[in-house]
Amino acid sequence: MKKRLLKIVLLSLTLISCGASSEATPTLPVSQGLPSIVPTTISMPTPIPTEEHIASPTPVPSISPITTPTVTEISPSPAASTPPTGSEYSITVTAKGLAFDVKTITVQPGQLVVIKFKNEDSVPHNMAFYTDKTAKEKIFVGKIINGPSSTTYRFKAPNRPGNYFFRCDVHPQIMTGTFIVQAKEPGY
Ligand SMILES: [Cu+2]
Repeated sequence: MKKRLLKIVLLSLTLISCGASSEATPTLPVSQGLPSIVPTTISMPTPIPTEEHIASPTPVPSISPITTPTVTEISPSPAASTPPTGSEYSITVTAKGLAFDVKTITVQPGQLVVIKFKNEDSVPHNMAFYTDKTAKEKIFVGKIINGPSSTTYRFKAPNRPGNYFFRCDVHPQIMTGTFIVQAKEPGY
């Protein structure tokens, strides 16, 4: 019993002495050291609350997908519908008496050419388009039809402007014409 009491007294004395000595000078360093430890210990348990933080931002992205599709729907529809309408050129060409009723066909570069070809003769005719009178390089060669009948030719005009050539392949010396590709010029 006496030994224990002595020990307690000694311990308490040492603690007081230590505390007294520490209180005298290092009070400020201790107080400074304590706040630094406090944040580190709080940061350790944070991993558990982070799951709550991840859950809270998720509702925000759900709003953004609604705004993005509305923008994409507006832009493609008007751009796609406008260009094809004005890029087609339609004409009716009649072959009669071993001659075309049209001597010159003028179109825009790269334009879709639609020709309703009528053969009113009792002999076969066609319309064939070449780069020049030599007829070596084809642009478009229409099917030969027996008259009287009609057909429709469709082809894309050359992108390069210039004066080209068309003819009837059955009568290449008699039935000829000029195929002009040039930028739009009204009145022709
Ligand atoms: Cu002909």
